[in-house]
Amino acid sequence: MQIQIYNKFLSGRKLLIVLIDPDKFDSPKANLFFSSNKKHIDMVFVGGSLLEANRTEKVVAELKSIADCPVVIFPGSSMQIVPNADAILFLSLISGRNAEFLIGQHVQAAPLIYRLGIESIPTSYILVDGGKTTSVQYISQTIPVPADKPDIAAATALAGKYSGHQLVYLEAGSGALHAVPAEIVAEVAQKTQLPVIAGGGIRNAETAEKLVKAGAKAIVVGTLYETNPDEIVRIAEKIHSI
Ligand code: 1GP
Repeated sequence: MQIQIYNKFLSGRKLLIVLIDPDKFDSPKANLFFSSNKKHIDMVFVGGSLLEANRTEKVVAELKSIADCPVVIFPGSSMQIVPNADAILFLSLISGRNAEFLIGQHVQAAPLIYRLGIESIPTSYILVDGGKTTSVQYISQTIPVPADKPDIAAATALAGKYSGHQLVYLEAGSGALHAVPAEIVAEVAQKTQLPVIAGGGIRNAETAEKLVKAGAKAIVVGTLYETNPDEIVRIAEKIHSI
């Protein structure tokens, strides 16, 4: 089993991950951003709710040539698995009860992952209410964990750990009004002792710092890449110093 990418989640460094949606990918913009900021970015996730493999593969290829870090698939469906990525998050949407995102897509994806030999990281994907209905909630037709219920989030994450998952991704959803609360991050990190990724609704370095201090190993930003890339650099400087 390959574990090169997973090992990055076990190192002492806190990780700043930029999520790129291939549908919105703009090559000159990405070149500009990564040429001046690559030292701040630890990993790139590529994914979105509505994508197809052809486009994803092209975007992964380009990102690999311009960003000096691993490019990992954060799939919205089994159609987004492409051969040139460094790894794939094998996500189980365990905050939901939709069998399609608990096992259906996985059965379709597994033979391809096997054939490609790509590193696959078993990940508990837990949606947490971020103050509005996000694409991931709508597309998956699932309801998130309430933001004031750290005990439910921790119980869910522990169930994921006992099922063999190696990472926990706490997701408020892209464009969320509020990031995942620090109390939830703290409870999940402490109970599971697994690396925790927090994403969705993170708009400034102060929020990122709070989440990392609560126990998040990695911070994911997507919207900021589109709206305020300078703040991504501030987040990097902040979390890399913790
Ligand atoms: C990654 O979905 C998020 O987990 C990205 O969210 O677009 O709100 O940064 P934002």
